[in-house]
Amino acid sequence: MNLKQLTCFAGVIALGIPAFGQTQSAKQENFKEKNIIHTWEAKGNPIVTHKYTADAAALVHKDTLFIYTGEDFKGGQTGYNILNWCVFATTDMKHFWEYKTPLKASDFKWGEQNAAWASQVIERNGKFYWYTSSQTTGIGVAVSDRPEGPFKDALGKPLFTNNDSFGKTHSWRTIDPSVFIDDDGQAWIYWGNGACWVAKLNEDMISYDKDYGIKMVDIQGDMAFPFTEAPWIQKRNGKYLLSFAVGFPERIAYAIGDKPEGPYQYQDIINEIAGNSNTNHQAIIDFKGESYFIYHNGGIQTDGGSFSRSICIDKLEYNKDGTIKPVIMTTKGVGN
Ligand code: FUB
Repeated sequence: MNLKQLTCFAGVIALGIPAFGQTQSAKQENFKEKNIIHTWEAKGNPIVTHKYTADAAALVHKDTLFIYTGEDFKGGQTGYNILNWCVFATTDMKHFWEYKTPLKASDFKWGEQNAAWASQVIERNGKFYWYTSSQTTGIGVAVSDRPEGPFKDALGKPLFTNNDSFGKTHSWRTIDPSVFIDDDGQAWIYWGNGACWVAKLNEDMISYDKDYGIKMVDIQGDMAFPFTEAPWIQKRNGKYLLSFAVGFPERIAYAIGDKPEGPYQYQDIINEIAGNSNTNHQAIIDFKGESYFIYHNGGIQTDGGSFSRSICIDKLEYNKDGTIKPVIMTTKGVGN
């Protein structure tokens, strides 16, 4: 066995994916035990082609990259109809698998039942917290002991509603949560459409610091287009990088701050309009020494488009001074 085969073999064992020589039915049994419903080798972008996926969020856990998305119900849709979220995983950016549906819009009894909008999962103290949005009924939080779920509504009510997203009046403003835990242990949550709001999460991750309250993030500088939605927060070399969608159809831009709550200085656009999709929602993640930009387009034809979207992954690169280079959207993707 050469080194490549050995690595593959070790991966297969670690994942519980059947080793060489196993029968097809043993293979299926193993998949079932692990709640894996589909495996495939990605051939470039879009990464997922057996269903329509949007609004990726990414989490690295041990040696695995987990990608959480909403599932656009079918091809050729003319409006959002998103009944559930999905979870996909990979260890090498080429071989992917999908777990059983981990969370549905209807798992939040208080929320809209077909609006599994943008979300993000993060880990704290061995538990996985999934911050979700619906169109108008607010941000929820679900919890699991495992990154692939299943997840359960942790509160039985929203964590934030439109009453918390002050200064704007449109009903779809309390969407697109993004969360990170700073080096001092403080967790921060960002969200918004039309403006970006920020709050501090308490240690329990399912309530927020009422004394700090909720603030509107100040993004300073000459923005090419106004803030639309999709905040994604990351910390790199002591600076806070906030990326977000601007304009409509959307491009993805970013700003840099010295403190989590800002102010942020606008930098530039990093991803242009993603073809035939008017949204573009990004996640940025480092995995095994590379940085990746995960977004969506309407790349599955003939029925892909703004409401039947597909996630894609391309490389993201930083300049020496910590600024982000424009992303080049490709068909080849990253695993080939
Ligand atoms: O998928 C529904 C909404 O479209 C998301 O919440 C936004 O970010 C946009 O991608």
